[in-house]
Amino acid sequence: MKKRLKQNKKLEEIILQVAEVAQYLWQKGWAERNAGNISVNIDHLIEGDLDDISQYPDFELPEPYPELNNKYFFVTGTGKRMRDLARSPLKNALIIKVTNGGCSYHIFSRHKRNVPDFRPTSELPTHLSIHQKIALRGSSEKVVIHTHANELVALTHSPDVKSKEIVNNIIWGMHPEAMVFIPKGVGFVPYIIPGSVDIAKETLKEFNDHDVILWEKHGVFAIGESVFDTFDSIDIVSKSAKIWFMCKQAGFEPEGLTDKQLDELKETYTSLNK
Ligand code: 2HA
Ligand code: ZN
Repeated sequence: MKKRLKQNKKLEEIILQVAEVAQYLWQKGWAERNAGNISVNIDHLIEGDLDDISQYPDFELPEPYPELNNKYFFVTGTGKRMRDLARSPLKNALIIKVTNGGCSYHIFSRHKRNVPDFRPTSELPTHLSIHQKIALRGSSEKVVIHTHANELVALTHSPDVKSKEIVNNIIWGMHPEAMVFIPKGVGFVPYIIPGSVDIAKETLKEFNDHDVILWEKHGVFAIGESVFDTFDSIDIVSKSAKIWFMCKQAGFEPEGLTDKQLDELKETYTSLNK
């Protein structure tokens, strides 16, 4: 398998992109210890079976993902650090194949295939349910990134920022780029215990209308077609939150773009983003 992976230039490129973005997440201070996780649907890059998997055990999934049966994903490993992933992606992330009608998965990896500490991210239920939603609706997103963007976590701690409407007024109002690149605004999931099927379900509902979802008091989830696009979406949203805080720290209420200015941005750029 080692040889087959090395020969797969497109897959190698995706893995290097994940490593590059892992470095950005660490540098931004969004990835303390093992914080955050990334998954990429790589099924279109794999021809045939990667390996003979019959000799390795299946790992059961907490709920079935039938639409993902036999599909391959590159996912970060549980307990792994983004800063380590940036240097050694294949030691800190793994390739899995969903099997058994979507009820389980196999691990493919050049490194420690089935040792107990080398498993996919604890947020696998949310990642797989999002990939399943993408498969069901037939859209082209391949990448899911979760990170603990400081500014966004801080924003959701504000007692005045508890609804999607208020969050989006801040995100769009602080910076024209936010309306241009995040025209659908962001979703909002009130606090639920991380890693659970419940948080996956609530997040999934928000992905009906948005590509970036804030998790109250925890972080952000985003989807996109490429690893870099997905990172960029989080970066833009977080920039708006940062500007909001900078104004407050400087002792004044941010004025925000006016409705007229936002409408003008919408009119000018909506067609470009279609
Ligand atoms: O990967 O970020 O939400 C660790 C986490 C859990
Ligand atoms: Zn997290």
